Amino acid sequence: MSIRHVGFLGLGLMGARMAKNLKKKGFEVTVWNRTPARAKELEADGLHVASTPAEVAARVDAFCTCVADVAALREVAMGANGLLSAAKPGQLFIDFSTVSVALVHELGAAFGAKGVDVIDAPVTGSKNGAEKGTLVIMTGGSDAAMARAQPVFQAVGEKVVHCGALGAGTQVKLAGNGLIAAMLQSFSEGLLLTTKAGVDPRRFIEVVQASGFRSPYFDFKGKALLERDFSTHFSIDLMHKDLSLLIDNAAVHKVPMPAAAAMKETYAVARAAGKGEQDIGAVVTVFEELCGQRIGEKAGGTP
Ligand code: NA7
Repeated sequence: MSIRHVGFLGLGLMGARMAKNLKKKGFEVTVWNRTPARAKELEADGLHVASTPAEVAARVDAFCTCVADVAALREVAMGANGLLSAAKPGQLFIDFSTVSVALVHELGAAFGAKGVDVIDAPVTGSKNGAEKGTLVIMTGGSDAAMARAQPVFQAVGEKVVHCGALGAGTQVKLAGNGLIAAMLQSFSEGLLLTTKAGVDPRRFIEVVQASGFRSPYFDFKGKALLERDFSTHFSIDLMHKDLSLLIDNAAVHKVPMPAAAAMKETYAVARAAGKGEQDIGAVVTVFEELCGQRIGEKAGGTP
């Protein structure tokens, strides 16, 4: 059965933009969000609004979720008036959230028993990628489900990496976010140190970007940090959640994660400082405050 009518649940920074892109690409789209005002805003773009997740499942060919965490997805999928209560054989469930591999398997069993195929499809690319429809999507699920999901993926992303069986997309996503946290932290520390030592941090960026360890991410975050633009693309709270999921997942496989553990506690410090809803770029502000030095500003302290 081809997919014509798509449900989208979870209209945060990522989900609202992805739902709009589905509509733009010609799907009929019905949305639901815990805070109804966020769903209501999309009516002007021609998306329909449902009052419960079950109501979405009753209307659509496929439903997609992009909610904050394990508790949120469990509630939307399997809580009272959740998707499961109205799911029908032949539907497809694509989860774009980043949650635990264990929950993905639980959903696969519960929805599979109702004849609904599940794909875990976490994404990378943050707010800008969601806006432009250029997300990278990493997936886990059956080949048949993947083939059916392609038009949905093409509407929200530019690259799909099929990682394997159900749960494989999530496994890769968690490993990737450990890498992002470590890259950003070392980069921020370098910017702060060069500044405080009286060296222009732009020279640090110039050398990094001329080297074998260059990355477009350092252009993007370097500009934001130097301009002190901490508008949220991906929140500190959500990265802390992902690092926790990564470490728990690694423990299941008896794989030590010392770098991720250090990053998790670094993010815990930023959350304790009341910065949880800010962008991950703002983690360094905690260190700036400790050092009495802002990145890119004239060195004030003595070494
Ligand atoms: P946001 O912008 O924090 O949005 C989170 C969404 O999750 C938002 O729609 C929330 O609804 C929803 N949410 C949070 N808790 C619940 C519960 N308990 N029940 C139902 N819905 C809930 O996150 P992003 O868009 O940046 O990221 C979404 C996912 O993609 C996340 O897993 C990332 O790690 C990757 P609200 O509007 O607050 O009512």
